Formats: sequence, structure tokens, C-alpha cells
Amino acid sequence: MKKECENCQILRNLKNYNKVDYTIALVGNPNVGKSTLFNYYTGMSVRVGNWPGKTVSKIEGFFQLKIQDKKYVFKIIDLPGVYSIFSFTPEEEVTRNFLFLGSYDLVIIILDATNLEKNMILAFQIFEITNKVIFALNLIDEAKRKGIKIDIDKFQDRFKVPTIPIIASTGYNADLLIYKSLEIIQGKIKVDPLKYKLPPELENIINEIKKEILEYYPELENYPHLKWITLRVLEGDKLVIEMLRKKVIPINKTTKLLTT
Ligand SMILES: Nc1nc2c(ncn2[C@@H]2O[C@H](COP(=O)(O)OP(=O)(O)OP(=O)(O)O)[C@@H](O)[C@H]2O)c(=O)[nH]1
Ligand SMILES: [Mg+2]
Repeated sequence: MKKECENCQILRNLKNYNKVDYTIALVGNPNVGKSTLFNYYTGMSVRVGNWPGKTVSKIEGFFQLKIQDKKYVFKIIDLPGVYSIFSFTPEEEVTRNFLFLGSYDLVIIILDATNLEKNMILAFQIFEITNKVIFALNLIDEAKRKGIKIDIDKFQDRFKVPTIPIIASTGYNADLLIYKSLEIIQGKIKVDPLKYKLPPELENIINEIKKEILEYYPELENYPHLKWITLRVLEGDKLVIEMLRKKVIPINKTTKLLTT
């Protein structure tokens, strides 16, 4: 089969560049290979190892994707591994705050192909924040070794998210992953991930809270994170409640991120 980005090339160890074209964030459960992929792209050597919780803060690096005579500079952000973004642990707070308040063009959700079901919990939480996502199905060498077969076409149809099987430790398909990411960022591929449905009683409660929020803070009328914020209020999320109270939600910044 002819590879889609036959003429793609990742240029790492970037020294000279004028500006960053796009920012990509790596998000996923602990120990799924985020830092391994980050090191592959950037030529850096942040800590990797076979135990969870190695990355505890946000780390930035840079690389280029060359397609024939075009070059794109990417900033890539390695985030701490988390099982959820409900902000209980310091790692969750770093990742959650970045997704909610940070600037980025796309989130690469890294999934462990040997442990897909568990990984999807976080994926659904990310879908609530942004549509600009792609799945990197990592550790497919391990999955193969364990006899796990994944039908990629069925998988991406089911969750409505483009999915690229990769091996972060060898760089297999890492160029294709960025090529597809670029197509999503540039709007050539539209992504609208499957969202989970809440029970009608809960939807009613959410709508009531939403109304109250809008009465106090009408600027949020067309804010795409409004439902996400409302759910956080329902949970008693201190940061979100405080930001609402002070009316300091970064409306413009995140609006850009959400429209696909
Ligand atoms: N066989 C195989 N091993 C991999 C692959 N990707 C990563 N690994 C290994 O998986 C382990 C975890 O990788 P990390 O990159 O540290 O994972 P992480 O997601 O950054 O982990 P945290 O920072 O703890 O969340 C390391 O031992 C890697 O060498 C892969 O595609 N195949
Ligand atoms: Mg890491």
C-alpha cells in the first residue's frame, strides 16, 4: 500500500526557525509512550521508563515536518500522564489546566493498544473540551506480540476520530501522524468525536445551572466550553468556580480552539 505521506520528513534537533506554525499537545494515560514520542520528534531526551508518573510538568520541544518543498514548524508539548482530567492530583491539574486554558491547535491522544478500554475514559473527557483531536494508537508491536488485533477502520468509525497506529519507540508512522494532524489543523479533515449522552434528568439540572451561570456572566452565551464548565460547577471544581466568580474565563482564546 502506498503511504499517504511518502514525501514527509521529520526534522528534529531544530536550531533555527523563525516562527512556530502550530502547537500540538500529547495527552494520555500514564506510561503509554508520550515522552518516547516527544523525544522521537524533538531529539530531546526527557525521562522515559516503564513505570507510570515520570512526567510531572509540562515540557516543550520543537520539530519540523517537511513535505516536498514546504516546511512546518511545530511546538510539541509533553504533558503528565493522567487517568482523568477532573483535577485531583497535581498531574491532573497540570494537564487539565493546559487543556482548558492553554493555547494549542491539536491534541494527540495517545492510546495504549494493549489497554484500549481503560484509555477511552480519558479520551471521552477530552472530547468534552475540544474537537481538535487525533488518536495515536501506540504500542502496536506489543499488542501484536500479545495477539491483540485491532480493526483500525472500525475503531475510527466508531469514535469518529482519525486513528494512526504507531510505535513510538521506533518512530513507525510518526511522520504520518503529524501529516494527518496537519490536515485536521488546516481543516481538510473535519473531526467531531462521539460524545457520551447524559441521562435526561441530569441534562435538565445542567440546563438550570447553565441558566444561572448566564444570568451572572452573560458573556458566556456562545462560549463552547459552557457545558464543560457547568459540569465542573456541579462537581464543585474550585478553579472553575473561582474563575466564574471573578469573570475571568478566557473566552476568546478557547473559542479558537473549539471551532473545527
Ligand atoms: N514496545 C514498545 N514500547 C514502547 C513504545 N512506546 C513507548 N514504549 C515504552 O513504554 C514505556 C513508557 O514510555 P514513556 O514514554 O515513559 O511513557 P509516558 O506516557 O511518557 O509515561 P508518563 O510520563 O509516566 O505518563 C517506556 O519503557 C518506553 O520505552 C512502543 O511503541 N513499543
Ligand atoms: Mg512521560
